Amino acid sequence: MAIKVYLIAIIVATIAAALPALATDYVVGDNAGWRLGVNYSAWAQDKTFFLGDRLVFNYSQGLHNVYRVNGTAFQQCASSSLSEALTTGNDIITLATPGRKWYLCGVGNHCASGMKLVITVSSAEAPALAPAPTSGSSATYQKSLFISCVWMLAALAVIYMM
Ligand SMILES: *[C@@H]1O[C@H](CO)[C@@H](O)[C@H](O)[C@H]1NC(C)=O
Ligand SMILES: *[C@@H]1O[C@H](CO)[C@@H](O)[C@H](O)[C@H]1NC(C)=O
Ligand SMILES: *[C@@H]1O[C@H](CO)[C@@H](O)[C@H](O)[C@H]1NC(C)=O
Ligand SMILES: [Cu+2]
Repeated sequence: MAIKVYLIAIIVATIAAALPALATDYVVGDNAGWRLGVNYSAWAQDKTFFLGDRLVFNYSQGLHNVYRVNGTAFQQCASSSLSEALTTGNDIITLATPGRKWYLCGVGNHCASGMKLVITVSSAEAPALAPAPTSGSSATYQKSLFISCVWMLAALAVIYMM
């Protein structure tokens, strides 16, 4: 009995430890990345962003950058008065608070040309039982695969208890 309890504790702990890893990484613009000529409204419109998910801005360092701005600056593409830009070419932003988030490129007139992204972060954590998206990226596919494994483990644990 003690061994069973111990095993179940391990399984539960494993699941709990793995849960934060369920967050999804979204490469902004997918294969196109962060550049001119991509409609980021179209890119974002079919996605639901959850707390803990991450945005990855992928671009050639030096050609672009990423500013986190408020809604006013977003409308006006006002980047001059802003705080520091992210400039690594592989800028990763964790979505840590719910609500609307605005990003723009501060290089030249890139923002006015459409290099801007607004998303809404859901106040929920990524659901553990989210259905696999039909047009899923490999990241979301791995995520649903992982969730399946977790549930199989949980089912095995229940069977073992009986
Ligand atoms: C970008 O995509 C959105 C949503 O599909 C669309 O409403 C908008 O007109 C597009 N913008 C441009 C500049 O094509
Ligand atoms: C970033 O962009 C480069 C060049 O287009 C591409 O080779 C690479 O796979 C991209 N990285 C990600 C994480 O999408
Ligand atoms: C938005 O950001 C700009 C630039 O950082 C700042 O001047 C302005 O006060 C901000 N507006 C609001 C409503 O926070
Ligand atoms: Cu740019």
